Amino acid sequence: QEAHAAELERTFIAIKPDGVQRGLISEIVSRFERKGYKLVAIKLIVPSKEFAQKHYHDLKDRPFFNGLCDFLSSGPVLAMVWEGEGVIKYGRKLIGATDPQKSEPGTIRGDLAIVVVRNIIHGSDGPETAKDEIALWFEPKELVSYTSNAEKWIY
Ligand code: RTP
Repeated sequence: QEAHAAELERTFIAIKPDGVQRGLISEIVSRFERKGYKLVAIKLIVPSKEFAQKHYHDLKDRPFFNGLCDFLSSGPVLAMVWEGEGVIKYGRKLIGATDPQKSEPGTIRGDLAIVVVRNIIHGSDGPETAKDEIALWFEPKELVSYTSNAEKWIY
């Protein structure tokens, strides 16, 4: 019963403007919920272009950087923090490969997207980026710590 006592990791997940506009919020949120991960923060925001540039600063030298930042700031984004054992790596697995042409059926991008510039979702790619992205998008007080009754049946 003590398996869940270990520090549970957190990751930053965002549904991009295309996913929000297509009405895919509940579909995507439910995949993380059903897996057993716990939602600890959520908000709908339209990021400014400057904010998008901060979020994607690692990609600033890529040719698609400007278009990508225009896209992310083009409409509402659903920003979330999900918690659970291995959620950073497994969250990326649920999301699927960056290019939806290469992501497997059963993954979010594999099932719901067709092209890389409209791949509907973002997920942190490692513990460092998860930490940085959570801090960029959320204030500490927006992260909600709570016990869910399901946890003792998941861990
Ligand atoms: P993400 O950060 O959004 O989860 O995506 P990722 O790690 O799987 O992919 P990354 O290489 O970090 O690229 C970030 C986002 O940039 C867009 N992209 N556009 N035009 C292009 O060729 C191109 N390549 C990538 C995608 O929206 C990708 O998710």
